[in-house]
Amino acid sequence: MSTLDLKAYLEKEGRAVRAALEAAVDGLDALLPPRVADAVRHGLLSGGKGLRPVLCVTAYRACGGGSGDRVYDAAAALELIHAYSLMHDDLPSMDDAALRRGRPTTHTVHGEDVTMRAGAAMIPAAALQALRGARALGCDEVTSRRAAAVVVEAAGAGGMVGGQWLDLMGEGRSLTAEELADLHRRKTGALLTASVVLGGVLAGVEPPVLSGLERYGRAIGLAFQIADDILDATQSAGTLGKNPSDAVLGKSTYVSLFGLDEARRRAADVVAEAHGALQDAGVDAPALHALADYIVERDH
Ligand code: GRG
Repeated sequence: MSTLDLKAYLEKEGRAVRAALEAAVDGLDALLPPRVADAVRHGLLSGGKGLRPVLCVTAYRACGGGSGDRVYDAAAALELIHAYSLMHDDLPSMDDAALRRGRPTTHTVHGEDVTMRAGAAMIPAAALQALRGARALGCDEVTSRRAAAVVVEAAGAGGMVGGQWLDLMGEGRSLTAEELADLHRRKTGALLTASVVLGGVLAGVEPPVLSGLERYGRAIGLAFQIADDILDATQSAGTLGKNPSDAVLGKSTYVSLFGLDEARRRAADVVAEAHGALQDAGVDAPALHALADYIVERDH
């Protein structure tokens, strides 16, 4: 769909995201016991793709937000939430995972108690990161608070936490297609949607464009999850860098419900929906189109 060199784009953006994340943890050093700050570093800086901040920054630029580097600070709020969610998701009381991003999980290195505290500290830190990041970009107070609210709402019971709850309650039984879609719209989709919406809010776009970004975000959120289910069913823990698999955990997935072929067809349909959303909203952004394709073509 585009001639953009996405690999180079992701590497360049990834470096800028990492610098903002390092600055964010440095800012927490004065507030947290060193053991807790070390656990935050482990969870936040251990080689994730940085997809959510990259989506935010890309949407911001596509919406005329300018090309400066300041936007990475606000975008880092999304990764603080994402990283805490993975740290807590891996805990023995949830998925009890030993491996994440090809490395030992945070609690296996830093302990369960410290990881719980580190994750808890990252939630309000994310809200402040979005608020202060928006102010530093020159957004007015209403917009800055809205930016923080976008992140917090997506992370909350109506979004990611609620989706995780449905996920845990669904283990060991077969969910209906509607239940599975609702679970993933909240657990994974809400934060991915918030990522592009935050970019639009920071850039000060008009409501119709924001709706288009939201539609795009919902579509890539679903595409991301279907692709995740396909990868989980077809790749080894070594390739994916994480364990245990959905099958071991007794989770319903798009593959267990519909089979591989139908899951692939549905992933292609929702990526087409994402492209359509951008076109309908008049958002001319080759990188957002390329990111939608990447979400289903990635290998981990
Ligand atoms: C207390 C019920 C309760 C919830 C706490 C733990 C939690 C909140 C939420 C878990 C949410 C979760 C694990 C969502 C899955 C998101 C997902 C698909 C992660 C993989 O994303 P990538 O591929 O990861 O972007 P990298 O490693 O690249 O950052």
